[in-house]
Formats: sequence, C-alpha cells, structure tokens
Amino acid sequence: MKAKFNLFVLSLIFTALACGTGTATPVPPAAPTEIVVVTSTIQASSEPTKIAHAMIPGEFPSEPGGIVGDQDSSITAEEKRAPSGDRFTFSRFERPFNAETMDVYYPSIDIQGATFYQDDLWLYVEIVLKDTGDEAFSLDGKYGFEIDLDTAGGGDLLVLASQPASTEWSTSGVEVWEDTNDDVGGVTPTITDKTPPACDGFETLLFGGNTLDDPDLAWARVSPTDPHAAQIAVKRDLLNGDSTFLVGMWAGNGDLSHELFDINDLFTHEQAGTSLAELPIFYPIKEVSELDNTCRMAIGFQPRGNEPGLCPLPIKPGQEPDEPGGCPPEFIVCFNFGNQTVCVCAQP
Ligand SMILES: [Ca+2]
Ligand SMILES: [Ca+2]
Ligand SMILES: [Ca+2]
Ligand SMILES: [Ca+2]
Repeated sequence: MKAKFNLFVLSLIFTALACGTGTATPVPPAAPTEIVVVTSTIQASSEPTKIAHAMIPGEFPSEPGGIVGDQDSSITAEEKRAPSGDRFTFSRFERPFNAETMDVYYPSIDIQGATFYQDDLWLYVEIVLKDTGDEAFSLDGKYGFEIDLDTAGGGDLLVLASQPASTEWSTSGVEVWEDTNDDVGGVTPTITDKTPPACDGFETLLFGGNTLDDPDLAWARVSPTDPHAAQIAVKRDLLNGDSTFLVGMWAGNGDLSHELFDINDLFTHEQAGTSLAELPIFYPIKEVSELDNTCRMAIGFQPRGNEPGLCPLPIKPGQEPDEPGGCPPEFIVCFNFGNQTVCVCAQP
C-alpha cells in the first residue's frame, strides 16, 4: 500500500502555474410562481426579518439520477483509523475523526452513501450518515455537494447546509457559493498542485445570510423517514441551463468551508495527515480533520471514465466483483430502495 502510494506521489510532478481566471456565470432570477406558502426568519443586523417564500421543494422524485457509496469508518473507528477511501492527493477524504489522536469518531459526518435526484424545478440530494444506534444522534455537522459544470475537475458551485434540524424544508443555515474567478482546483483540478495556488475557493455567496436575491434558491431538512439522512434541494436555475455535470458530496465540521477549496491544494499532505494507518509517513490526520466526501457522479451524460474525481463505474448485473473491471468486495456498498437493492462500487 505504501509503495503504491509513493508511486502516486512520484507521478504528481506538475508544472506550477498561477491560478487561472474566468468569467462569472450569472444566475437568472427565478420566475415568481405559486403562492406564498411559508415564511422563515433570518437575523438581519439586529432585527429579525420575515422572508416570504414563493416556492418550496416537495417530495423527492421516485427515480434517483445517481447513487454513490462511501466508506464506513465506524468499522475501524476503535482502531483510530479509516478502513480506506482517504486519498488526500486525489481529493478523496475519509476522516470523520478528530485531529491528531483520532480517538473521537463522528458518525454524524461519516457519509455512508448519497443519492441525487432532479426534476424540472429542483436538484435534490440525500446524504446518509452513520447510524450507530445512538438515540442522541443529530445532524450536527455541515452537509453539501459540489457541482462541476464543465466536468473538467474544478468545482463551480458549492451548496452547504449547516445542522439541519427539522423534517420541514428550511432555508436556515443553507448557503450557495460560486467560484466566479474559476480558481478552485488550481492547475491540476482534484489533484494536489505541486505549488500551492493563491486561490480563494468558492468566494461568491449567491445565497445565504443576508444574500437572498432569490429567497427560495436552496433548502435543507432532515429526512422525514430517516433521522440519519440530510436532504438538500436547490433550484435548477442555479445551473443556468446546463444539464450535464459532475456532483460530489461532502460532510464535515470546521474544515468544510467554502474558502478551503480545493483543500488538498491549500495544505500539504504532511500538514493534512491521513486517516490510513497504512501510510505511517502521513498518519494520523492533523490539520485537515472531521471531513468526509464521496467520488463524483456523472449526471446527464455518459462519462468517458477519465473525468477528474469520477466514481468508478457501477457493477454490471451479473458481473463478478473480482473479475477484471469489477469491484473488490470490500468496496461494494448496497442500498435498499423500497424492495429494490442497488449496489455500487465505492473504490476510491
Ligand atoms: Ca469518504
Ligand atoms: Ca464515509
Ligand atoms: Ca489542484
Ligand atoms: Ca475562486
């Protein structure tokens, strides 16, 4: 494992360049539809302000548009390590632990799997966290997803929901950020840049706090049927007409921040550490902790397979997991949807 990893490190010899610049993607205002159905209260300066909402999300569509699995760190938490899935130089994180000692495991930010849905008005995401049987469980972290519109690896939009507490849709604590100057990912998107780029991450707040040009843009709730699942919905107006993109899920605490993207460009591997005891040079996690993410799903197009951050292709029906092109058994993750079981390969 160590030798394999070192080969990856040696392959990361890239020319360092300054961050690129790009153009903003304007987000059109949503057309007013329907009647005012709900209000929410935000704290603007010292006076709470009632926000009128014209559109709220409903229930998820029945058919998912994408499913992704992720490693379950609870199985090795007592050993103060993750089982796999933590590949810092490739922007893959599996570290729902505290820094340095790794003696606190956070099931509420350990992604087990996630599902993407969409309809004519909304994009929906459900992120399932770890159920350890603890009745005191709450979604006390941050949950979100990153959208890469041009599928080149650099994230373009980031939706984050902090501590969803109600099974009713709410805009409270939900933010939408854009990388307007196109510097997320640096020179080598999803891969650690050789020289840390001077990037400002997702620097433009499109929604949240007092920025409410469209007060209905993004929502979150606790799943009405599973207290261990965070649900997020954003208007598809956010995509400005784009229908093909990559989407990856995130969960975390303080290190899941709009300004820390890509986090594997802003810290070195030595600073960030790793949750994998098999990599003693970098183990344990240090300055980058309490963080989990998934690989990226292709939405609206057939991926070539080499898109940065892309999930391995799912196992085909009847395909043996260990045949060439199959999935090692330890990476197979299965979900139950009604009476149907869907298995995906969560190999990083
Ligand atoms: Ca992960
Ligand atoms: Ca996980
Ligand atoms: Ca990079
Ligand atoms: Ca930026």
